[in-house]
Parts: sequence; structure tokens; C-alpha cells
Amino acid sequence: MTEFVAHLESIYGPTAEQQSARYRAGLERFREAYGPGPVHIFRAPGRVNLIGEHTDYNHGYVLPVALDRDALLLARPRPDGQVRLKNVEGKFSPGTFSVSATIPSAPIGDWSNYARGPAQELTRLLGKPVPGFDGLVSAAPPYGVPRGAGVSSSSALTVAMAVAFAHFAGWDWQGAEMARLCSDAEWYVGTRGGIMDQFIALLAERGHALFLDCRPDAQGDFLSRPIPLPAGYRLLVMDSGVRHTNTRNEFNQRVAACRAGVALLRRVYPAITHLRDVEDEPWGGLEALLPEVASVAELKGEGVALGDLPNVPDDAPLRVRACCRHVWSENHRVLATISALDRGDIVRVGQLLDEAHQSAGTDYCISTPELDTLAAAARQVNGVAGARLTGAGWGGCVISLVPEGEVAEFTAYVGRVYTVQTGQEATIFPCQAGPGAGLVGLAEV
Ligand code: NG1
Repeated sequence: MTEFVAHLESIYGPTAEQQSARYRAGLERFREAYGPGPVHIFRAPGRVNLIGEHTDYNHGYVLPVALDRDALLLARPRPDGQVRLKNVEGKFSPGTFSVSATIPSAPIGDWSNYARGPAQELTRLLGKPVPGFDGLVSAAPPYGVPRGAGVSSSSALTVAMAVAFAHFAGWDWQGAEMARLCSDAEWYVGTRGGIMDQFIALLAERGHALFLDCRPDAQGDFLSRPIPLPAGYRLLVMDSGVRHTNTRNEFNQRVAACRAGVALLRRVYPAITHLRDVEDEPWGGLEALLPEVASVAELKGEGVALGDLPNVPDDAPLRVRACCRHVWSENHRVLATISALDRGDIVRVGQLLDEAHQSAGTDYCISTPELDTLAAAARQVNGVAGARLTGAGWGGCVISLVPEGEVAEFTAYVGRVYTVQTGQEATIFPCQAGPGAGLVGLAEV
């Protein structure tokens, strides 16, 4: 084994050889695109979330795990403040822009926005333009992050870009500040999500999930703790192949329902700012304060501020009570999962994952028949500890904790059931729980 493959082994484990071929192909493409010379190699991983869905933007708890599937960015700094971008996938056309504190965004859907956002935000933070670079992105599946599958491909790309700009600018980043910067950079692209994806992409540790409390403290720091994944089990990812497109409206309506819940609860609990603040109150008392359904117009009439959320029409019916119940109960489930993992109670972990899937489906309404089929099939296999959808929902992936000895049987069985019941193919793969983003190394091409 060469030194380089050995280094990749510390990142990717058993797929290091395949990754090495991907790296070599990327470096060759870089030389063709930009000529011979030194190249920096950066990477940032996608993620699954073990439990804690739609809690991050409510200042709640999450438990994500980084995938070994990542966005690679090969880059060489330039002296003229220009950023030139190419992608190994021909469908992504090249992009160019100049670094400044106010970078005009490219049209919606243009992938160069994932570099423009971090360049602008870091320039503002440091008070001087960050250096530009010639960059080549390699993020195609199977070793790249599947797109639209709820495993955070966009955050992986944003974080890879941010890590590269930070490196060339000599900025020695810390977790929370960098995560916030990457989150702001995604806002630049038009996504108003939480902070989970950026945190796990930056702070992941091999073999571990990351418990993250998404409520910042007075200094703007976040509490996080690596949690070892249970011994003897593999975390399997089942990609339904169903892609969530145009679900931002649905996403924003869930954000609006939570925000409406907070506004209505404030009449009795004036100090609260997020649903997180009422987690110690019994649900029975809260429920009575929340309408089952209310339209955006009605809520605005009652003084709830929702005007800044894009694509939330006035006649949208918000299921305020059920959405708040999901968030309230999901936060409890995350904490219970941490305790169960700490004491090695894998059966309890499985129950909590199943309950989380149920709550995501019936209360938050983000599941689909395909995801339900995968979760139900997974639970049929011997010894499996729970199955639940992961990520935003409306398609994407289901995860399950599977005893090591059952992985082959699980993969064959779930794949077969899924095809028979839906007529579609699922892609099932193990999550290797890789490390967080950074500079992998320097090469000469
Ligand atoms: P995905 O699944 O990558 O769209 C989104 C949010 C997360 C979190 C989850 C639901 C973004 C970038 N990510 O993730 O912050 O809210 O949904 O738990 O919006």
C-alpha cells in the first residue's frame, strides 16, 4: 500500500483504494484544465442524521453522522482575486467570478453560488478579500455525495469551498464560527436551513455521531460531543432514489408552523424564543394553546410575523399543533437516544428511531410511501434496531442500525421488497462514519 493510499485509509477505511483512483483521475483532469504544478486537495463529507429531524432550526438537538462520501475540491491559488471553477461532471458548466465583499450571485441553480457565498462571507469576516483559485470539483456518486437525497450534498460543497478559501487566506478556523459562516453562505444560495449540516461536515470524527445542541450560548458557541456508534452494528443507508425537488415551499411552511407555535405559546410563556424553550413543559399543557390548523393569513392577523419566509402563501394551512408536537417529542427522543447509546441499550435506540419515523410521517408529514416501504422492510430483518427517514424528507434516504452479521441479508431483502412494492431500485450502502472536512494534502501534477 502506498503512503497516499494509507493516508486515504485513515479517512475512508475500506474504500481507500477506490477513492485513490478517484483522486488520481481528479488530479489528471486538473492538470488538463489548469496545467502542471502544485494542487491542494480539500474535502467535505455529506451526512445522515441518526435522529433529531427538523429540530436544528428550532434550537433543538441533533445527532448526525458524516458519510465517507464527500465533495472533493482540487485547487491552486491565483494572485489576481479571480475564482475559476470547473467540475468533473460535464453537466456543470465552468464558472468565474472576482472575490469581493459583495459578490453578485449567479442565477438560481448555478453551482458557482456555492463558492460565491463562502468567498463573500469570509471576505466580510476577515475584512479583506480572500485569495482566488483555480478549482476543480469532483463530487459525483458513488464516491461523491448523492444529490437531492437528504444527505446534504449542498452543504458538503459549500464547506469544501469555505475550507479552501480559509486555507488560502491563512484563517485558522474554529468549529462554531466556521459553521455559522457556511450557514450564512448557504443563505446566500437561498437556503434557510439550520446549522446541523455544516457542523457535522466540519467536526465529524471517524466512527462517531455528533451530538449537537443547536442553541448557541451567550458567546455564540454550541455544545457538541462525539458519540461512538454502537459496536457490532452497521449504520446502513437506503436511498429510495426519489429526489426531493421544489420542496423548499414545504420546508418553509414547516418553519412557519413552528414559528407560529412559538408566537402563540409566548402569550403564556413570554420569555420563549424557540420551541426548544418549552421542552420541559408537559405536552398536554402546551397542546391546548396551539390550533390544529391555521392559515398563514389568520396567523398574520393575530400578529405572527411570517412575512420574511419566501413561498409561504397566505392561504397555506399550517398544522401548527402537530408540527410543534413533532419538534417537542423529537428533542426528547434525541436525549433518550444519547442515554440509550451511553448505556448500550440498542433495543431502546431502535424503538426511538422507529418512533421518530412515525412522528416525522404523521405529525410533520415529511415521509413518502417509498420511505415508509423501506423502513417497514428494514424492520423485518433479524436484529435490526430501528429504521427512519433521514434529512428533510419528501424522498431521499432511510437509515437503519443492522447487526454486522445481517448486512448481506438485509441488503438483499430490503432491495427486493422495495423493487417488488414500488417498482423502483433502492441503493443500499453502509455509512462508514468518516471524519470532517479539511485539507487532505498537497500534490504535484
Ligand atoms: P437536507 O436533508 O440536507 O435538506 C435540511 C436542512 C437541515 C435540517 C434538515 C431536517 C438545509 C441546508 N438543511 O437538510 O438543516 O433542518 O433538513 O432535519 O436546509
